[in-house]
Amino acid sequence: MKLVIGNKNYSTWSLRPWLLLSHFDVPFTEVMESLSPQSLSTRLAQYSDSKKVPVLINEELNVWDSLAICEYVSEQYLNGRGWPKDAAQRAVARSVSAQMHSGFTAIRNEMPMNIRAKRSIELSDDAKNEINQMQLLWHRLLQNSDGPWLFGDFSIADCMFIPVILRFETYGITLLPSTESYRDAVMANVALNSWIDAALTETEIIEVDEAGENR
Ligand SMILES: N[C@@H](CCC(=O)N[C@@H](CS)C(=O)NCC(=O)O)C(=O)O
Repeated sequence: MKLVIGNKNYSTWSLRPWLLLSHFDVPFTEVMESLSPQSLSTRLAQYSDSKKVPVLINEELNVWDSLAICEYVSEQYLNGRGWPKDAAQRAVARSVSAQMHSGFTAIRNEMPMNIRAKRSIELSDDAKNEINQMQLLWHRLLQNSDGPWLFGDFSIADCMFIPVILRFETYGITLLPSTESYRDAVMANVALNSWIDAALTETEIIEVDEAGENR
């Protein structure tokens, strides 16, 4: 099974299914496609008509879109462990994952993931509101969780939000005290650290994903 991903420094959507596979030790090989604009759509069209990464390729099957890949991996390789066991918790975990997948657009647009950078940035009111909204969401989930993850055990919901923790690190966003332990668990995660180590060795600069001033 192959997972096609973008640059580890920048590609949030690639990180999500990569983390799920890696955290649960599901065997896969990775294929990296640079997100450099040069012939990008032609290069990505080899894997999927969506011309986006990530794409999971398993023999004849191609699955594109990060959340669809996570669902497939959870069903086929994790016996459903990608989601909480409890049906109500699972519904909430799916809701917040979909919310991240299709929402928080100001955060996504204004704060591109850039793991190796430490930047200060002028944020719009929309982005500031989304940062507060997201932290309140984590706070509420963590209050009901046995910890350290949003739903007790590591789940797809964590995979969806972990790239935001990395953005907050890059742009120096102060966390609510009640969410700091979540950030600490994320930053100590072995699979994430191996992604970060690889991201730090990358030197390619994708201009569109460089935001803010060095701090
Ligand atoms: N909704 C998609 C988004 C995928 C996406 O936007 N991927 C970016 C890289 S992180 C990409 O392939 N960009 C290339 C392009 O837009 O040309 C998912 O969840 O997988």
